[in-house]
Amino acid sequence: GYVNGQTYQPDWSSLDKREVPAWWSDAKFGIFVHWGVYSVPAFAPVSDVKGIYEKYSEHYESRLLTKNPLFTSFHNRYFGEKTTYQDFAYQFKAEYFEPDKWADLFARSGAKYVVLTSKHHDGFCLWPSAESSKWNSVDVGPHRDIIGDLTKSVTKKGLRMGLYYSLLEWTHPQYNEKSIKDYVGEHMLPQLKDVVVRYKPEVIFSDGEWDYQSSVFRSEEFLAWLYNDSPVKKTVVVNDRWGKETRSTHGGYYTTEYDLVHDKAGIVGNHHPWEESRGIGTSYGYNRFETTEHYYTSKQLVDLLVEKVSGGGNLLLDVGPDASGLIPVIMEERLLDMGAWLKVNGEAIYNSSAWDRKGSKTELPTVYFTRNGNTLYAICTKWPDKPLKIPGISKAGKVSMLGLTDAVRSSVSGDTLTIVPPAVLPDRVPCNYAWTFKIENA
Ligand code: FUL
Repeated sequence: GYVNGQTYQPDWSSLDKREVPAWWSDAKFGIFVHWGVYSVPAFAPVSDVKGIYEKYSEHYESRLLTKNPLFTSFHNRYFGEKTTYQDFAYQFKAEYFEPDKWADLFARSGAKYVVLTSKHHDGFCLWPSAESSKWNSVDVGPHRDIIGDLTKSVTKKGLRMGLYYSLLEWTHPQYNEKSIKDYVGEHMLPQLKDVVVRYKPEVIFSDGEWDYQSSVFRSEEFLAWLYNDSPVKKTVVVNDRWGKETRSTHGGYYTTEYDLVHDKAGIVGNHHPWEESRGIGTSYGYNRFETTEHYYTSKQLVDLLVEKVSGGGNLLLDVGPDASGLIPVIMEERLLDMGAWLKVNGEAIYNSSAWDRKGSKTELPTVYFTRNGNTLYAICTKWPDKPLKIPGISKAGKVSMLGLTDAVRSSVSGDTLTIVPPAVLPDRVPCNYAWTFKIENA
């Protein structure tokens, strides 16, 4: 417990006192990577489905097990009934996986951390896990220590490396009411500790917590070890998925997913650190059948980042590489566009916090605010073409637009700041998608 300079007990009342390390709240933007055996079929239906989960390609194995007709018809038609999910491991070859190239792209996107699936619900491990022999990326498929290789490349680029880990496994023989204790004690906990000691991840995105209470998963015991005795005790950040009762309640930062899930406390603005995650399209794992209509545009992604950060949250944006290790070009392009925007506007994003603004926020629906010390940033998601009146500001120093040297006229009257947008021809706008006024001494 070095963040608060104390030692933690294995119970939530003690563990919840640990603050989320500041590096994470300052970072704002991370890249999630879902990669594994499910990247081989790389399929989920894109129409005729309700809700968000049926669109996740990484749930393919479970959809076969539960005989979901949208998945079984696809599977039987293209792979044949005799093909098992386990057979796909041999086609998960990662033959073009170049971790330095991934890390370079992630760095150029402006993201500050990366979170890779160490093991998803199918139990397949991207490291040589002794508890999962023959069902990991070194024994079969790629024959590579994928976590080790990516960790090296990502940290070399100056980004923090994190790992996703699923507590549940769909097909583990001990994952059931009768033997869950053995599963946790002999399989899950040794795996979790192994992955922490080997790779020193600075984020642990735990998941698959919904079947059992955290006491069954012995999450408190694990976290006390993590915070007191692990090699990452000073800097590690964890989320809130540690047992069926823990979301938005216990652990580290709170999580939302495609905006929909577990937002019960109205996470936005409640001052507990939180993070939204989603794919660029409708799935975390690669889905070959998505088209541009399923992908967020770069404009939508920048707006999303702005909306989350101005609400005090982080964005963990997911990419799904293909089975060969290539990142689909549309995902690459989206990340580069975000990076270009952040190059100009990053000072309004990184290290910022939500502006605790008194009064109504609805008057300026296309303007989002962040604050850093006594500098305020007004991020306009629509080009400001008429004077902008911002209530809640009774004094202000210099006003400028990030990326532009032109003087910006402004005045304060009462508690309202008026900014007169500069007249800028289209070829001189400092960036695409959204434009930031920097308001000093506000
Ligand atoms: C969910 C999982 O079921 C999804 O596949 C994905 O990993 C997401 C981040 O968490 O609960």
